[in-house]
Amino acid sequence: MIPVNSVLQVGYFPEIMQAEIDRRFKPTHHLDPAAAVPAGNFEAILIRSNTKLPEALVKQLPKVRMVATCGVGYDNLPLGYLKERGIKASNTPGVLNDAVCELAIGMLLGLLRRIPEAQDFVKSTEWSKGLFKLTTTLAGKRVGIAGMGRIGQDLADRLLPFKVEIAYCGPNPKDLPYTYFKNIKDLARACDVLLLACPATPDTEKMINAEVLEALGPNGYLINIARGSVVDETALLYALQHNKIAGAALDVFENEPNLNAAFLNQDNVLLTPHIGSATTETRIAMTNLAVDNLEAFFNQQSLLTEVKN
Ligand code: 8YV
Repeated sequence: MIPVNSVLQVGYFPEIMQAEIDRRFKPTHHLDPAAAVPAGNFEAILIRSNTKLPEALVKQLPKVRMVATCGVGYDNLPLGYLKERGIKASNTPGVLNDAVCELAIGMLLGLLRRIPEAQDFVKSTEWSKGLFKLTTTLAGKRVGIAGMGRIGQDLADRLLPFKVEIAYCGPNPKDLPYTYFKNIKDLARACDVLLLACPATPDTEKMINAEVLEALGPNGYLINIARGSVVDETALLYALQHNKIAGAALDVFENEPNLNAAFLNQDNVLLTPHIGSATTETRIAMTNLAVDNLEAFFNQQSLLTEVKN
């Protein structure tokens, strides 16, 4: 049981998620994270990973001991400050892997086979005038995965039946049958498709820079389903505009939802509006896991999926 008036829900939640929250308990709403918090003795915060939790907001809530974020990423949380205050945090790993992997593979195939452009070709009168251009096959390509965590490993499992070779990079090698590279530039050089599935941390910030894109090369493709901050967008735009890489499929951007308009002028991109986990089933599962974590906290049990901070 979650006590009444004990949880502050920060930011907007899509309708289906809100309905699920309301089915389980009644939080107090606080739509604008920058505004002064409503009065109350809140012990926990519920938020989504798309909404940044300002340290200043938490400072106004001396009784808060737990933050549940609805999303696998927790780069929206002021982790240093939470740690200082001994505030626990939970995220929602695992339940979104299927949806995120499906989108990543859809984007990869869409980019290589130019599916959106092919549909435009059919919908316009172009087909009656000639054939659609030839594209490139995924089979036989070398796919590099940056970040071999839960999502990275699920992606590799799903990609193998497409007859690709897998390599990866990350802080440490894992007990996996794929080639490991310590360095992202070496991974980029060794692959045709570079798939980003790593968390947003100070170490991964702007990790995909001009040098890495140069190493990926003019036949290489970049897929980003991680976070916009992992990519130096100025360098990526330059690489796309000057055909330094073959193309990019991007679900996430540095400044969402107001992405750099220069991406819109490129025909070697496939752009989606941060929809990795955006299926009804997944969003319901994520919401329930976030609320389960809140319940565990109020029942003085261990959190189900605690962020190790
Ligand atoms: C959503 C995500 O944007 O899980 C994440 O980290 O980026 C996505 O699932 C969001 O968190 C939904 O609430």
